[in-house]
Amino acid sequence: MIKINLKNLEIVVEKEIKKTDNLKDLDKIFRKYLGKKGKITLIFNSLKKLPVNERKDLGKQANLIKIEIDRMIKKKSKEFKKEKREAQLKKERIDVTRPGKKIKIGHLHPLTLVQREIGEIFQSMGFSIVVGPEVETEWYNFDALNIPEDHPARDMWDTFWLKEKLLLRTHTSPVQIRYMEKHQPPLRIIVPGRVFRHEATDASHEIQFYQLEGLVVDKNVSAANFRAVIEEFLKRFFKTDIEIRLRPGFFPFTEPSFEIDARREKGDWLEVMGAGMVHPNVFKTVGLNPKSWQGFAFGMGLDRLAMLKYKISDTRLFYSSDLRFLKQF
Ligand code: FA5
Repeated sequence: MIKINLKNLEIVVEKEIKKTDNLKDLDKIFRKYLGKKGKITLIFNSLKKLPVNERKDLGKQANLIKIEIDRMIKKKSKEFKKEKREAQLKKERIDVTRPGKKIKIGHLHPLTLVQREIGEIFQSMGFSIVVGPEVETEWYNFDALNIPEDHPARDMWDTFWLKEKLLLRTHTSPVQIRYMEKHQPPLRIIVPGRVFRHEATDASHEIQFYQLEGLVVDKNVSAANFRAVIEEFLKRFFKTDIEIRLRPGFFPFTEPSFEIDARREKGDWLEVMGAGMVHPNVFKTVGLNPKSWQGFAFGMGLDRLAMLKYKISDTRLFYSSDLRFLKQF
């Protein structure tokens, strides 16, 4: 009677094991039969109450079935573990033939591109590139350029004043003075750099923008030389039909002075640079004899040149960090 029960039990357990699909349930089955209060364990516990002959027989059977259940559970458990490992490996498989992920790298800002391109054009015409400080003294930004304190021309440049007669330079022209103080003519330089103006912004005005100063000092330099250099530059920079207009202007550090406007496809004229023949007072300030030396100077607005080149309608876009704009360059 007991023999049959135990045989049945083995079949029942086998079915239960077959049905499980996870380790936790399998563990439950283990505890149900072989745990401390498991059915098989209870049989062992009850053996001592039986007469010796039955005890021996039942003990043997119980032992066999215990071994069998244990084996089945271990086997199933191994299967689960194997499946789990395989699934894990599958998930973590590295496909070495897959194309790699492209690392995104940035590119130069349009104003940097324009600055470099202009630098190359002028270098090919024999100009050297020079830089000066963005925080300037009142002397270099104004006085040395023939703009004394009460001169109305100071109103042309709304200035960000700092402490103790220091300011954010309103133009790149102070570098003319700095350079001529240290170098003897003949000289031919360009000075790219950032400048600052305390003024309202609009589509063609920013409170910070880039200028590129030019200065040529030599014997017998004329306005005709200036015109030739600038026309050659504009032709090489724009590589397309750009209309230029030269009109009289006023700057205290040049005499005569000009303003140059440009436009494309009959659009609006845009003032792109101020220029002129170096004023005798500027030469005197740096200790050069205006009777022996002449020169021309110009200061172009890099942002405006970039606007014309790339057909940009608002100069403020350059400083907006808008990727939709920047990605186009
Ligand atoms: C000057 O700053 C003179 N230093 C230029 C110069 C140099 C004249 C050498 C003679 C000899 P102006 O203020 O006009 O001049 O500025 C020069 C150029 O900078 C302008 O033609 C324009 O293209 C650009 N510019 C001026 N203000 C702004 C602004 N707020 N935003 C963007 N570009 C500007």
